[in-house]
Amino acid sequence: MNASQNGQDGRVPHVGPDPRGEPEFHPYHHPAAGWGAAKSVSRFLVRERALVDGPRAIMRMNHENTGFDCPGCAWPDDTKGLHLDICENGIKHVTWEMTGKRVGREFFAAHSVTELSGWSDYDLEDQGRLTEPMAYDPESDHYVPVSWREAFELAGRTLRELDDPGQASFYTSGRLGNEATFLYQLLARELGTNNLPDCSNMCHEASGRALTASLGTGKGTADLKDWETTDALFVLGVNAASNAPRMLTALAEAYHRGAQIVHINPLVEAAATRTIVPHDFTDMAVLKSTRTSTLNLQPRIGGDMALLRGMAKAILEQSGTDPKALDQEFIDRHTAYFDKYRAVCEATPWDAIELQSGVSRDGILKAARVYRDADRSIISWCLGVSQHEHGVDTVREIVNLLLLRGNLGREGAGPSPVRGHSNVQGNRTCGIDHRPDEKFLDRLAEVCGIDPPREHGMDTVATIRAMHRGDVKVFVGMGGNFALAAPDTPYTYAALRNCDLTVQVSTKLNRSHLVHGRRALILPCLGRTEKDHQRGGVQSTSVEDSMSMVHLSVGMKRPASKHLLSEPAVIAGIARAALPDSATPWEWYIEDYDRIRDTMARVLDGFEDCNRRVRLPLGFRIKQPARELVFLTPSGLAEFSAAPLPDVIPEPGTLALGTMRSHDQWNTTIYSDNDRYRGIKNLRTLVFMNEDDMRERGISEFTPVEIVSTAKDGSHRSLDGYLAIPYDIPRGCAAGYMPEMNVLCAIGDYSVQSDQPLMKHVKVTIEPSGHGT
Ligand SMILES: Nc1nc2c(c(=O)[nH]1)N[C@H]1C(S)=C(S)[C@@H](COP(=O)(O)OP(=O)(O)OC[C@H]3O[C@@H](n4cnc5c(=O)[nH]c(N)nc54)[C@H](O)[C@@H]3O)O[C@H]1N2
Ligand SMILES: Nc1nc2c(c(=O)[nH]1)N[C@H]1C(S)=C(S)[C@@H](COP(=O)(O)OP(=O)(O)OC[C@H]3O[C@@H](n4cnc5c(=O)[nH]c(N)nc54)[C@H](O)[C@@H]3O)O[C@H]1N2
Ligand SMILES: [Mo]
Repeated sequence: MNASQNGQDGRVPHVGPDPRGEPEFHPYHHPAAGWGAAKSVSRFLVRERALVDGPRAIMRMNHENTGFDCPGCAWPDDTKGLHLDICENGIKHVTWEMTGKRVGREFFAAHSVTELSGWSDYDLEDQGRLTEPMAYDPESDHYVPVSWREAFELAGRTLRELDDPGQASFYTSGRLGNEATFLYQLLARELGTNNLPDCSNMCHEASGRALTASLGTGKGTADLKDWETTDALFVLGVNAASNAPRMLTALAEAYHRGAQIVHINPLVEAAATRTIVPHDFTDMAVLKSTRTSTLNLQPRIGGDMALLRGMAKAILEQSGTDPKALDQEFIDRHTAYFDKYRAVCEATPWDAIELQSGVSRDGILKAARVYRDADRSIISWCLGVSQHEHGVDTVREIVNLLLLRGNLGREGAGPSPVRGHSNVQGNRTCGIDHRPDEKFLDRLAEVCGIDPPREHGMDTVATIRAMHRGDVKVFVGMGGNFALAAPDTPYTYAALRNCDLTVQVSTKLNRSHLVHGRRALILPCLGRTEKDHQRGGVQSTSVEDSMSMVHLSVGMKRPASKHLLSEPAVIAGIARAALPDSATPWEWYIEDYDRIRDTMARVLDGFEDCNRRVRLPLGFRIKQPARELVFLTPSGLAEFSAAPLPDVIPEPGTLALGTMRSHDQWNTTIYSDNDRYRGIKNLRTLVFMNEDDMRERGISEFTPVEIVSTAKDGSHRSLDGYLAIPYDIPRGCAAGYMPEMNVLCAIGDYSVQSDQPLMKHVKVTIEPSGHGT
């Protein structure tokens, strides 16, 4: 493997482990979770040398304020204090952080950055935990040890010397705790910029904007209790068995209760059939599986809005003869623009709905019937809905449908987005927002005595473009792996390399340390599982889950190295160096995080009295005005939208390609080359295709293919040598894995509604490799 093969020159990046065996594909017919998951976990504990600490830590995970919050997904903790509220992927995630392996100064002395650039991403992370601050030395092309003081001074000086604070950009990956988050945005705003891009810009930005426009709140309103009492669950574009495995428990319980569960996804994922409830040992022992679905519909990629519109149209048509089809009283009292919405539904013909959704009228009517017959419905969604050109319109259509039957502000009902990173929702609540509202800035100014900038800052895509142009010169990555997670890999690499300074605050070595600016720092920090000792004693941090519950997380493990600092301490160190005259008591805050929380309580809506409330057994729930039928919208009501249906049909000869995760990865972290529930072994460089689309192109199983994308501006990008896998996916659709496929996503191809890169809808042609030559 040499550097040029690894995406350095825009060639195919090698992300997964080196192939350990022949690629295999055997369609999966077993329930999700169960012993396959248990086996996979034990293999992983052995590999990470965490056999003793791993299981002990796992028993402390997601416990009422006495343990740490799983650093994995944002699914809420069990409200009944379930003793083993954990999942296969959560365990892998925790073990990944607790690995016994270390990357010390000897490692960096032995390997130059050019050499490391040729390694796979799997191998980089597999080296273990970072142990001390390192700075890039251009003379030797090695990272060399520096003291924390020197590191802060370099970062501080470079920030101080910028012509304009807008030349710096501060990225967050969604697992940063609330206290660090608050300090981080304070640092950026005290410096004078709102350049606060985050992973949300690639994830649920569309959901936040849509819910704000419709309901005046950027979050879902349903919580776990609602999931426990609902009559019908609609799950759109979520691969729950891999990405939110604890949702399997909720689905299985709902099925047992007799609730209807409708999955809407071009792929029938493992969670859309059966599961063995992960923590239920009797189920595990007798291999008793529970169904997790009563209906599966497979729309084309991007077809959800048409499908939802069809359901709404069916309900409206039925209301002519069935007075209970609509909740007219709710519509009259709590909503605005219903007539406009009714008109647009009436004006959208059924054949357009069938064509654009890729689902027959009959299938849509089945879903509509489930919806009509349920007193209480929840609609849940994830990236299959949000990462599209029309993501905002589609989420607003979800709300439209809910409003028709008054599925809001009462038990068992409401919108329920599944968030990604464990604290991505908390990041936004605590001020990571490149478009902050005036009210928040006023409070921040008043309480913190700073003069925050009022003009909007840059998000992820805008930051990349500005780095490319040379307008952003300092990039700070607070966690995450920006180089790989962002779209248009070669373009993003060039952008990062064009910076004067890149600073990565990380736990493990990753690509973003090797694709760096002229000067670069790696600042290693404590993970969530580790004890955070400060002058005021052991500190805890708070996090917010997908359902707005805020609770404490307390690390319990000895830190991976004695040189690690906590994330709040790293931020305070940079802040003091960059703002030597700052009146903010950075050092005082770090002594005791209760002090940070006291300030947050005064600035953030919903955080009043948070030091006390966060210590309650399950923490506290941030009040959702929409849940109480209070709508902070211009009309003061829940607003129907009436967007026209988008045209999502691929042009002749082209396919719509969605990029997604395998079972054995966490975003850019790859655990193995397997994707168990999709029947894949030893292979990541693949593309799932419909068999008829394959036949038409002379492609059979495992045929190497070239995938060429065409951007909105007409430019092309390609990946070659990917193996085709025949899969149950609608015609005209294809799918493969992120982050490799970011090579195909053009930097200019983002939604005009959400500014999100179009990661679930890339226009491609697929031909056998060598076809064109
Ligand atoms: N183990 C593990 N857990 C994770 C993550 C991880 O990488 N690994 N990542 C975390 C993060 S940050 C996030 S945001 C979430 C992501 O969780 P998901 O949203 O489940 O992530 P993806 O793998 O991108 O899968 C998207 C799903 O959408 C479907 N899909 C694609 N296009 C469409 C479409 O047009 N319509 C519909 N209805 N469905 C479509 C795909 O078939 C797939 O099932 O998971 C979080 N949890
Ligand atoms: N094509 C395509 N691209 C996508 C997506 C897609 O569906 N398709 N999904 C997008 C989505 S939803 C997201 S959220 C982004 C994810 O983007 P990111 O959040 O930027 O990426 P991750 O892979 O989650 O980051 C992993 C790194 O985080 C660091 N890390 C782990 N734990 C900690 C910690 O406790 N503290 C600190 N400081 N660092 C830590 C480690 O060094 C690790 O290498 O990717 C996006 N990119
Ligand atoms: Mo995400």
